[in-house]
Amino acid sequence: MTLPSLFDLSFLGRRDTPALEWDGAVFTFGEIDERAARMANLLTARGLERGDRLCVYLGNCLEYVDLYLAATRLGVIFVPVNVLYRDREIRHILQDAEPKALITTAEQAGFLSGASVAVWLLEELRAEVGAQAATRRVEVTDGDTPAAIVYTSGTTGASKGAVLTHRNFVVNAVNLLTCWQFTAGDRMLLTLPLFHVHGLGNGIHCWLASGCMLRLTERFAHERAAGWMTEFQPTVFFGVPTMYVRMLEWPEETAAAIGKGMRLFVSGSAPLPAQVLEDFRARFGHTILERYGMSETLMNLTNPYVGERRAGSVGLPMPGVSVRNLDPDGNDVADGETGELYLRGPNLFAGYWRREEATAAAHRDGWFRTGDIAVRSADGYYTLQGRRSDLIISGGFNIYPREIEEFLAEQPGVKEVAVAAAADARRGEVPVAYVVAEGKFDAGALERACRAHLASFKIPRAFVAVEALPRTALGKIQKHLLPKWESS
Ligand code: MLC
Repeated sequence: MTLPSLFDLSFLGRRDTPALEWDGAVFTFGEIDERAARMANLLTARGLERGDRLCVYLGNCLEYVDLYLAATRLGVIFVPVNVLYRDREIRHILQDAEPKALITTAEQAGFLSGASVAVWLLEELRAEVGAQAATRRVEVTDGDTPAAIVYTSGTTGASKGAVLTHRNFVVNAVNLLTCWQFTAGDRMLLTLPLFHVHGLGNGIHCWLASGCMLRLTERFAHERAAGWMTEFQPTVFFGVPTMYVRMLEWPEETAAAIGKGMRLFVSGSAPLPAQVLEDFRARFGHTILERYGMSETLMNLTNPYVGERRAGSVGLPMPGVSVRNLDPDGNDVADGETGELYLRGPNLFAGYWRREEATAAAHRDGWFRTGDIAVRSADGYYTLQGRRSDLIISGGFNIYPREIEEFLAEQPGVKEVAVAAAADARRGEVPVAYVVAEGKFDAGALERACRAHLASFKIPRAFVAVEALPRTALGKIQKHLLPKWESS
């Protein structure tokens, strides 16, 4: 099945039903369908064809939904770009994906220095789209057609594009609808960014496949989110742990009142501390349902909707997902023993865009290597114990230290550098840079350089001067021996 067929359950089946609330305005499924049709016609008029890549470098907005739907209908491959990315991060994606165009706002376009790509401003599209016919144009594609390329930071420093097909997304949505018992009567508050699979593949897809009501916001603004919940009275909320940590700051009465109308809180994209789960249950009266996914695989494991939601565990495999826990020689480990998670299933991506070697390296005998270290309990629950690589997850955003290290190593006065994770109560982890300086150490200059060229969540929380980096006899940096840095 393709995404347009799945979404037509709502677009054709519930045309007059309220579908989406954005910035105070409410749209029916029929109206969203027409907006998508007009946008598809505009993109076609601007020369986009099936198989072309379209980069979208925007924060959440109504047109984000229009553009995504238009792309899925035209067989155009949607390439979401994190709105917090800056010049060098974007340049890499543009070179790699070779899109026909990039869509952004006039303001964000200022971050595109030296980008050689057609830039289509959102403001222009807004002005033009109304003149387009609302006739539906849907290319005949199939489940194998790529729907999106989602860039994930690679261990080598340069990010790789995970090619996700229509089938991947459809299977993921159908799984979530069943496992989490979605109905058309649900109300979802979506504050997650749409440029990641959590917001897009789970949020937008569950909305359209179930035909529930969605309130979309520009982002999670913690000082306003309690008001949105009280006003909109959602039944479902998807969040990253940082959002749940923030929600613990809300007054007790507010939390209890919100909890009363809610059916399900889901957490993912980073480990949910068991203490947050407990504190949240005490305040909101709900046990957050934790699940496990990746950009390359969408959702793999989930705690049960009915049954024990086990603190610290990511639960059981989703329908159609096969899981193995292997030792370094490729043998299955026994329950209770630590192994590395490998996956197979219809949710697994088609490979990294134009990177056969990287794709091959990420698989073993047809199984996708997650890089996550896990244990399975005797009753089948999986618990993640860490990662094979030194990935840092900050507020649900993935950071590969290597990328920051490479950038810092290019800066004047830096002889050597290592970036490691430090624990942070709110964001889970934050990056900290350890620098061996050449001449005078200038932390301020390094921070300014990062701020100018990297996404804000990648800017090291601290720059620590060290005499030397701890290394093994073979010269490998031993990050666990770096002096501990405590966030205050
Ligand atoms: C953060 N900022 C954003 C933003 N999120 N700007 C635009 N859109 C967004 N979505 C900017 C803020 O403006 C601010 O900039 C800075 O980042 C810090 O934000 P904050 O609100 O002060 O921080 P915090 O309270 O820590 O909250 C951050 C957060 C954010 C939780 C709202 O981290 C977030 O939305 N995380 C979700 C990440 C996500 O969706 N991951 C899914 C990956 S998919 P300034 O200039 O003021 O400093 C995946 C697979 C899976 O992993 O399994 O899900």
